[in-house]
Amino acid sequence: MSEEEILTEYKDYILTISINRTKHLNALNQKLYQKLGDIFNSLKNNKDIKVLIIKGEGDKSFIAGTDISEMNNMNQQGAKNLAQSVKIVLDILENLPQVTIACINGYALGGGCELALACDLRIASQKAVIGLPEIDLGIIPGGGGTQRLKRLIGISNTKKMIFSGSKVTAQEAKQLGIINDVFTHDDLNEEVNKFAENIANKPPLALQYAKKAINSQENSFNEDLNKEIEMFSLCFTTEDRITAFNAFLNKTTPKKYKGK
Ligand code: CO8
Repeated sequence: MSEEEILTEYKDYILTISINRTKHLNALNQKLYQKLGDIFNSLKNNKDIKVLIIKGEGDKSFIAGTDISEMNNMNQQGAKNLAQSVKIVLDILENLPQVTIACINGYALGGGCELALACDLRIASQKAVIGLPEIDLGIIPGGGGTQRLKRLIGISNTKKMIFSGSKVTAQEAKQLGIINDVFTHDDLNEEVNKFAENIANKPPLALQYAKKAINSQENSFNEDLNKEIEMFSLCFTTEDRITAFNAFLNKTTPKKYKGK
C-alpha cells in the first residue's frame, strides 16, 4: 500500500482523513482497514483533535464497499477473520472521544456504508448513493450493518434495504434517518467543515459524555454483532456466493442461484 492511500489534514482541532483509492472507488482492502485502525487508535487520547471527518477522494465515491476481489478468495474462516478485524476497527471508531462525521460525496455501499454508520453523523451531497447491496453478492453485511442500521432506522426499513440490496439517494436516506443533512455536491465540503468548526468550539468533555450516554447500548449489542459475523462468514461456504462474486468480477449477470 502506498502511503497516499489515506490522506490526512489537520487544522484547528479538526482532523480530516480521506480514502484515496479512487481507481477502485475507494473500496477498502484489509491493509486499508488496518491502517484506519491504527489512525483511530492513535486518536483515543489525542486532546488536540476534537472532530474527525472521514471522506473519499475523487468526485464519485465515499467508499464503494469492502474490496470484492480480495474477499473473493476467502473461505468461511477467512471471512470470519476479516469481519472480526473490521469489527475491532469500527468499534474503536464508534467509541472515539472525538465527534466523527462521514462526509459522503458519492457511493457509500457495503463496508463503506457500515463505516459511515459507525460515525456519529453522516452528511451527504445530493449525488450520494447509499446502500447495503451485499445480498447481490450472495453475502450479508458483515461490518455491523445489520445491527447499526437497525438501531438507526428500525427493523422494517433495515430488512427492506438489506433484503432488496437497494441503493437509496441522499434525500431518501435523509428521510429514512440515515443521513443528517444533504447539501449540493459543490457545497458539501464547505458545509461539513463549517459544521465541524462549530462542534470543535463546544466543551469537549460535555461532548464526550453526551456521546458516551447516547452510545450506551444494552448488553446484547455485542452478541448481535458476533451473530452477524457468524452469518457473514457462513455465506462464504455457499456456491451462490462464488457465482455472485464471479459475475461482478467478470462484469456479467449472475445465473440463477442454486440455494446452496
Ligand atoms: N471492491 C472492489 N472493487 C470495486 C468495488 C468493490 N467494492 N467497487 C468498485 N470497484 C471497482 C470496480 O471493480 C472497477 O474496477 P475496474 O475498473 O478494475 O473494473 C472500478 O472500481 C470502478 O467501478 P465500476 O466500473 O463498476 O464503476 P461504475 O460507476 O460502473 O459502478 C458501482 C459503480 C455501482 C459502485 C459499482 O462499482 C459496484 O456495484 N460496486 C460494488 C458495490 C458493492 O457491492 N459494494 C459492497 C461490497 S461487499 C461489502 O462491502 C461487504 C462488507 C462486508 C463487511 C466487511 C467486514 C467483513
